[in-house]
Amino acid sequence: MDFALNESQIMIQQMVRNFAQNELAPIAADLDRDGRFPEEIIKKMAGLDLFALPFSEEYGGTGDGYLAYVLAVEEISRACASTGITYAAHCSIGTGPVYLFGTEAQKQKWVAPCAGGEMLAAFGLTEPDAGSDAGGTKTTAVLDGNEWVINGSKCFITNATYAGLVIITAVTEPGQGTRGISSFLVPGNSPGFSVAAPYEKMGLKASDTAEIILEDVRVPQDYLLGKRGEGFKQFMQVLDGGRISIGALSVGIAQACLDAALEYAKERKQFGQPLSKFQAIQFKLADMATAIELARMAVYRAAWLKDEGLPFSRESAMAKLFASETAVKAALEAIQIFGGYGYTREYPVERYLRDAKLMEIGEGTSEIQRLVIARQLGC
Ligand code: COS
Repeated sequence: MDFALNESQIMIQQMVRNFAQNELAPIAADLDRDGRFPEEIIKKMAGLDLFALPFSEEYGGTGDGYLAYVLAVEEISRACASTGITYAAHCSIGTGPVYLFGTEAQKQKWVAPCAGGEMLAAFGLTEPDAGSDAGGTKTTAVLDGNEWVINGSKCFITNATYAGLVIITAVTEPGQGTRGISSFLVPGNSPGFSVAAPYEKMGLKASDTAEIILEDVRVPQDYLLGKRGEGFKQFMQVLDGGRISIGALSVGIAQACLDAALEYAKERKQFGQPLSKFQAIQFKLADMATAIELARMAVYRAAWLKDEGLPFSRESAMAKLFASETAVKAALEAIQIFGGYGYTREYPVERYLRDAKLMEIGEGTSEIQRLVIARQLGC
């Protein structure tokens, strides 16, 4: 059993930490306040090859693997979770489906520009009537000559406004339930493809989340991903990987909570001594540090299983569930340690709480993770 990161993973972790702490953390509060999508940061991340980490060299990646990518998601999210979710949605669920299920030609055409950060990608599963019940998809795709005609809408789509490519699910065989759903590559500039005004969210305000409307969108026949009727299973597999990213995002946010609370507890004095000398505060910090470490191990292990080609569905659900709940608890405890100041925008911990909450919802709610885990237990 080897719990150590290798030399290259440590270098990536250090490089991303330096970049995130020096260039992203100082502007994160402003990005949140202004709800501004950080295009200049995305360009710099592309320059550092961060979008290439999980993909193999033949498709423009660096071949460093999923664990290396997860380390990067954690460090980016520790500085700014909005940027973390933009990054994670692009790599794991946006580009991931083409990388996993695309033909050689599809991979050559789409993965390389996504890995190079020249194009952002998005994942379109959720619909007004298909949330946790992802099989409730109403969007349709009908073959007309040598083109698919797609109609429907997708909601809560991360990166929608900026995406050059959206991978969507649509019903191709009505009446066949989840086995009648297929997935498609839809270029963001397709006629009939439009994006509504971004949602006004509680947190992750510098990330882009909007509804996509598809009105008679025509894509070539070979923009079908994999085989007809396999879209639902593909998306379930993609989400297994995506959930590890959300776990990493959660660990990043939770670590930021601990960093901030520890620093504050050492500085702030009450009753003649720093807060960190009071056992009530020490116990909070110790509990936070313990849960974060356990969440991190669960996330890294799930990523390692994925890199090794071993089953990881259960482990990714457990990692996402535990890490996201850890992030919310850590944010609440950090606010408690900051007291009244923690409830203001003068300090970052209120942002951490707003950002953390989405981790218990996106890419499968905590309830769905429990359901996935319970099914794996044979319930
Ligand atoms: N990997 C591969 N295949 C999977 C799978 C996985 N992780 N999960 C399910 N499948 C397969 C099943 O094996 C089944 O295959 P068969 O048709 O051959 O029997 C098929 O997919 C349908 O599975 P199931 O019957 O379990 O589907 P349900 O409708 O009961 O839904 C849940 C299962 C609830 C787990 C699923 O809908 C889900 O994950 N919902 C949450 C969606 C979500 O995370 N949305 C957030 C998107 S934000 S980006």
